[in-house]
Parts: sequence; structure tokens; C-alpha cells
Amino acid sequence: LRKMAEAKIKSAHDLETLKELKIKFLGKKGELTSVLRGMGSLSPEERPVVGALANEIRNRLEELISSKEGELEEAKLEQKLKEETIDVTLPSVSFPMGAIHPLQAVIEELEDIFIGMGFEIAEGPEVETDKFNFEMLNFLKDHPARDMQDSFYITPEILLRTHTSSVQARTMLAKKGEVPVRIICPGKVYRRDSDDATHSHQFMQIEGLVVDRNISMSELKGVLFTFIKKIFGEDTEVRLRPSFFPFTEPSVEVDIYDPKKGWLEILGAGMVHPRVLEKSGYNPERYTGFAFGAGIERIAMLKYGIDDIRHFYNNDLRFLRQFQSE
Ligand code: FA5
Repeated sequence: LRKMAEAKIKSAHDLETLKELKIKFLGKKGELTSVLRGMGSLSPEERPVVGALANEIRNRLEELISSKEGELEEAKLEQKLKEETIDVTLPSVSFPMGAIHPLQAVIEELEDIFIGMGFEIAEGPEVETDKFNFEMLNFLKDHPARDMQDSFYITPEILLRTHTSSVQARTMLAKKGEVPVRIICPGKVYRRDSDDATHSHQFMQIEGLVVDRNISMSELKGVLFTFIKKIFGEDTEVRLRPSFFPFTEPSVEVDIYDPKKGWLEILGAGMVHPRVLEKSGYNPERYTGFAFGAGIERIAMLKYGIDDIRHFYNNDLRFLRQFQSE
């Protein structure tokens, strides 16, 4: 019995087996216990001998079991530690990161540049009234200039704004004749243009408006050249062309030169028309101003060398991932 028990205990591989062996040999119904129980049938001479032997075996087995228990527990802990070790040299799991949309990146860059030149950021609604989109900007009713910007009308008086210039009159009215007015307004605009590589029915503009005493065309030119060179680089070639807008006089359009595509128009601008100042509560005898409106997609296309405006709206991840920072 002793030899068999010793062998089994020594070869036990886990704590469960050891526990079973303990019960098997030393438990109440265990084999050694039954030997002790059976002692009643022995002769008085045999009893002390067998008793002493049985006790010795029990002590021996108990000892063996507890040392084996210690051994197995240690092994188990070691195994656990091994399994749970963190290998700090493994490469980290990379989380998928989004990227800033190129149009948003351009807006943020423009905002920084203009804030640096003392401009504030203004906002206005995309669903606009005829009053702010046209009338306050000196587009008379039935004026053919309204056809310049084919509009999405909701009712005869309400439309999706066709340009961010609608924010000009809103800002001036809110300022109640105070100067200086020095704002930019980036935002979405809508036109019934057919979509092609350079036109979209929904696109973005950034409007600028400055009203103060003694504002001149040269300041307009200075502001435009400064922001263009900051966005596209110092060597960028810029050209002003005479143009027409009902709300500026004189009016210009500004092109920049792209080595591959030639001259490209990016914005319209001019000196705020005296009638626009007057309608918005500014005396044109005292104050002058300039305004400009640039196409954000056109700027982004030139800056990043994108050949089709529709790339901005297709949400093709292969396109968007190119703007992901490392
Ligand atoms: C205007 O919208 C005037 N409000 C700009 C202005 C503001 C003039 C203040 C004077 C004073 P225009 O329609 O040219 O102007 O549009 C301005 C710019 O928006 C264009 O130079 C071009 O860059 C961009 N743009 C115009 N139409 C589209 C279109 N369909 N898709 C993408 N960009 C366009």
C-alpha cells in the first residue's frame, strides 16, 4: 500500500489528481483508514505493531502529499505568470485613424491666415432669403445679373444661398454701422450648375469683408496677395482681371498660374458698392470697404494637384487616405 501510494503521489501532475489521491488513501473511507479500522480483528500483540506502522505510513504520505502540493502550486503559478507575461517588444496594435478632409484642411489654414491679419469669423444660414442673397447686394428684381447664379429656390422668396456674399449684409446690419468690419465667412453654397471636373452644384466659398474709413483697393490687393502666397507659396503668379458683380465697383477676378493648367480663376472681389453700404446702414461718404469670395474647392485643387472637383465628394477612401498624417 505504501509503495503504491508513494508512487502515485509522486507522479501526480496536477492538484486535482493529488486531491483525489489524498481522499483515496487518507480520507475517511480511504485505504489506510480501513486498515486502521480493521485493527479490531487483530490479536493484542499485533495491534501496536500494525498501528505504529499505519501511523508511520500516514505521516509519510501526509508529508509527501503536502510537499507535492507545494510543488504543484508553484508550477501552476509559474505557468500562469508565463502565460500572462506582456512582451513589451511586440509591435503595438495600430488604431485606424481618420484624416482631416482636404477641404476642411484648407478652411482651417485660411482661417489661421486671416485671423493672423485681424479678421473675425462670421456665419450665416445656408437656407437664405432673396433679400440677403440678392436684394441687399444690389441685384435688382428682374436684374439679368441674377441669372449669373442659377439658384435652387424653395419658395419664390427663399433659396439655398448661391454665394457666401449673403453674409455681408447680415454682418453689416448686425454691426449697426460700427467700424471696423473685418470678417471672413467660410461655408457651403449651392447653384444649378452641371457637375463637371471644375464645377459642382454644391461647393464652398470663403467670403471676406472689410469696412472702415479709408479702405482702398490697394489694401484689397495686399490682403489677397498675402493669403494667396501663404497658401500656394511665395513664387505664385497672381493676376487681377476686371470683372463685374452688382455689389462691388470696381470688380475684379483673380487668377493664379498653374504650370500644368495655365491661369485658373479662384475668386471674385472688389470695392463694396456704395449702394450696398447704404442699404446695410453705412454712410458711403464716410466709409469704404472691400469684399472677396473665393472657391475653396478650386484652392484645394490647385494646392494639392487634384484634377477633378468630384473627388472631394465621392468619399473614396483611396483618395481621402492621401491626406492622412503619419
Ligand atoms: C461670387 O460668387 C461672388 N459672390 C464673389 C465675390 C464676393 C465677388 C465678394 C465680389 C465680392 P463667382 O460666381 O465668380 O463669384 O464665384 C466665386 C468663386 O467660386 C469662383 O472664382 C470659383 O472659384 C468658385 N466657383 C463658382 N462656381 C463654382 C462651381 N460651380 N463649382 C466650384 N466652384 C465654383
